[in-house]
Amino acid sequence: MSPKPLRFLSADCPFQDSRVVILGVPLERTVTFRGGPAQAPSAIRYASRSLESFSAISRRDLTEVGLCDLGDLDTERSLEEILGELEREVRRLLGAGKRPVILGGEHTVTLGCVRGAKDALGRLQLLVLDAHSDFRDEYLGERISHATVSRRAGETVGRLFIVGARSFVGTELSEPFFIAPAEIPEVLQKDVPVWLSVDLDVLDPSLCPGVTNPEPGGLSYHQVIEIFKSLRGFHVAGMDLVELAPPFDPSEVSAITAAKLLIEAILLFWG
Ligand SMILES: [Mn+2]
Repeated sequence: MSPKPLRFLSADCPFQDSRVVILGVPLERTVTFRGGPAQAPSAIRYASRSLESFSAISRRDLTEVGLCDLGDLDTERSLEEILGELEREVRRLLGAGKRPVILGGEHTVTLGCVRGAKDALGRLQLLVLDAHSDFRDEYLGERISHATVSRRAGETVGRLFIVGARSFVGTELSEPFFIAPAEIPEVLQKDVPVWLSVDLDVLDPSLCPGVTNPEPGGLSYHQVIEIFKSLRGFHVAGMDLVELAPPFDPSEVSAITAAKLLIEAILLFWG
C-alpha cells in the first residue's frame, strides 16, 4: 500500500491535467501576537473533508475543476529563501497556465506570491481583504513582516486596493487605496490580472476567531462571498488565504470557514 497524503477536498487531479493548483506555505516567522499559522494548511485541508464539493452558490462542483494539491513548501529555512522559492513556484504555475491557490501561513507569503505573479504576467493589480492596513514601512526593525506586507506587496505590484480594513496607524485612513466592497468593480481594471489576498481576519471574529490578530467589527461571510462574486468578469490570476491560527479555535469552525471560502472562490473564479 502507499500512504495517502492529506489533500484538499477533491484535489485529486494529476498536475499536468490540472487548472487550479493548491500549495501550502506553513510560514510562521514574523508573527508577533499569537502563533498558529504554521498549522493552517493542514487544518484547512482536514476541515475541507467535512464539506460538500458542490456549491449551491455557483451551482458547480469542485470535482469538475481539475484541482491539484502539491502539498506544502519546505519552510525550514530563512524567510528570504522561503519567499524566493514561493516566488519561483507561483511564476512556474502561472507560466504553465495554472491558477495558484496559496495556503498560508502568515500574511508575509503574499509578498512571494505577487513577486512571482508580477514576473509571470507583467501587469498585475492586488486586492487585499484584511482587517489590518499592514502598511507600516518597518515593524520591530523588519522591513519584511506580516505588519508591512501590504506596503511591500503594493510596491511590487504598483496597483493595490485594501477592503475591510479597520485597524490603522496614524494618518493611513486617508490613503485612497482603502476602499469599500462596492467600489471594487469601479477601481479594478478589466484588462489587468488580479491577485487576491484573503486575510481571514477580514471576517468578524465571531465567525472566524481562530486568527493571529482578531479585530472586532468585521465582514460577514456573505459579504465576503459578495466580494468574490463582484470579481467575476475580472481576470483573477491566483489567490492566497492567510493568517488562520488553528490553536485559537478548538471548535474548528474557523478552519471550516476558510475551506468553504476557498471552495466558493475557486468555483466562482475558475469553475
Ligand atoms: Mn490582518
